[in-house]
Amino acid sequence: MSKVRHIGVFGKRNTGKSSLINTITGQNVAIVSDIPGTTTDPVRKRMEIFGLGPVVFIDTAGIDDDGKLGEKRVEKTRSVIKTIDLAILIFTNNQVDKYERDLIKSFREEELPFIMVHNQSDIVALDPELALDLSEKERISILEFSCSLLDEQEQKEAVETLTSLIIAGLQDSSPGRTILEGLAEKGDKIVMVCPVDSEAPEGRLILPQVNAIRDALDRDAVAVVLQPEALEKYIKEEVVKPKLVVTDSQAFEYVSKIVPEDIQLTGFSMLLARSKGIFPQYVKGIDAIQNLKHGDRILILESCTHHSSCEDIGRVKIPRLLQKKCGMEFSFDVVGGLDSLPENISNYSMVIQCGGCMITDRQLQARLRPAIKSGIPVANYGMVIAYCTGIYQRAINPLI
Ligand SMILES: Nc1nc2c(ncn2[C@@H]2O[C@H](COP(=O)(O)OP(=O)(O)OP(=O)(O)O)[C@@H](O)[C@H]2O)c(=O)[nH]1
Ligand SMILES: [Mg+2]
Repeated sequence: MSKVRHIGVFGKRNTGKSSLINTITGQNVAIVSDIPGTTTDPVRKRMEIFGLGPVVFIDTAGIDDDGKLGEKRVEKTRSVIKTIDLAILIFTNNQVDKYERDLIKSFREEELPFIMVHNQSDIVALDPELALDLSEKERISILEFSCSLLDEQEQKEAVETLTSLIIAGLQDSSPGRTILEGLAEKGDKIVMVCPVDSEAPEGRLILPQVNAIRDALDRDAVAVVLQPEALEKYIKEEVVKPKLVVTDSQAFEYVSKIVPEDIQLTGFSMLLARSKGIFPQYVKGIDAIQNLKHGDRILILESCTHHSSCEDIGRVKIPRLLQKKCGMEFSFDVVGGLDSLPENISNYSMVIQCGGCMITDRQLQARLRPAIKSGIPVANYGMVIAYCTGIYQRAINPLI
């Protein structure tokens, strides 16, 4: 299943960021005016791009905003960079100065693909010398664009060109794996153990479960979804052996006792880590648990605020399990939401992140980057639980 890709639109005030989103989506989603500073908070608009699937456009406040409030808006605009898969940088009147260069620098630091668009080209055309200069010195090609073309057909073609650049740009950004990639083929039976207990969210499944079901369907595989209590009877009575059992990490211990050794078993948390491109780092992180020492500080990272069971897992269950498994005491700090990591990251001996099902791949990677860069082991909740309950090796075997 394709993931929802996020596209941020950046540039100085009044360059036509909001207009460009309206032009692409063909809707008046963002307010447009000739007053600089019209967009104040990031505005999101979801749409389907043919050949790519669902994307979310994020309109931002001008990067050149000033004054006390303006600085706050710029900060918010900058924070969007870490959350997206592709950036569109808009400029007009052939002006590429410190604001644009600063943004380009940030995109490159984040290894974020970007497209540069010279907008309002109906008023001032793109200077070919500037285009050549940027192409030769910076390896950036520029799209000459206008949101106000009178000829409908011309406007349509301009949007088509921009869309094809967006598709190409997004293909450059890490495509990520789908959740069951390499694990399920046509006709394979995949059993998904999804506990519906007091810890499960009201009236719905969590995102990795939904994604796994959809991915199984996309692969013409058979998804069997059941609660842990129904598993034993199901395994005993089924004539066709499942290819794989995927379980919520809360039920690891119980499920691993029921699923015979000749059936592959893994967890949604491992599949999620793999699809978010962070699995190898987590495997390294789990390997490093054996080096922890008594009194070490461990940072727990939560990335969502809506799922109360995550809170208990991070604050209560993991500290208890890990200390028991290692036979020593640690001190735990918890950082919630999308707050930045503490400055003193090097004081920690390990970082344990929740699954991150509500944040994008890049958001998760950006969040953990400072820890990984400092050589601090990172892992996620589910993989730590698997390690502590003795089923880690079995659960990662299907994925390595
Ligand atoms: N002629 C012409 N006008 C444009 C074009 N794109 C946008 N405009 C006009 O430029 C003005 C600013 O457009 P916006 O889309 O609000 O610009 P913005 O970058 O979102 O501005 P802020 O939200 O203030 O940062 C509006 O009056 C638009 O109608 C274009 O391609 N050609
Ligand atoms: Mg705007």
